[in-house]
Amino acid sequence: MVVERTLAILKPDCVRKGLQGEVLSRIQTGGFKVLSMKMLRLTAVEAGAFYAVHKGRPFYDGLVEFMSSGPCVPIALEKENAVADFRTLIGATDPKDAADGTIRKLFADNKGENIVHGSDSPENGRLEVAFFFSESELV
Ligand code: IDP
Ligand code: MG
Repeated sequence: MVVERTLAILKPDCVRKGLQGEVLSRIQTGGFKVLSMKMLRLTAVEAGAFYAVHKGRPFYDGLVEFMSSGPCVPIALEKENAVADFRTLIGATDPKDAADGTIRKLFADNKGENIVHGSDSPENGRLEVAFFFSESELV
């Protein structure tokens, strides 16, 4: 299998709940190598750009508002099969549909405020890592 990069974001609800350590621990126990991480607050313009693919969807404005509502923690991850394995670890978008033991099932309140982001393809994994981190920050 190929070594891939994927982007995680501990979303503002994760930070508000003080679950950063708990979630990061599960990510590391899952075998993901942390290449870089930082904490920042996205502006609405930045959140809108990150989720541009969803522009026009009914949940887009709420998503932008939520993602810019407080600090978040982007984390650049590397692992064999990282993209698919990370999505397995976090579970389905809606915690009601997420498998038992997944991060979203355990910690998320609803489909919008679902604790953590994960990239959806290896190509987007690289692009999304580059959205937050320069190559020299990936240590
Ligand atoms: P994903 O995060 O599981 O890849 P996407 O479909 O890419 O899910 O949607 C991006 C984010 O937009 C979700 O994680 C969630 O925060 C929000 N979102 C998606 N669909 C809905 C919805 O139907 N209602 C509210 N928020 C949604
Ligand atoms: Mg997605």
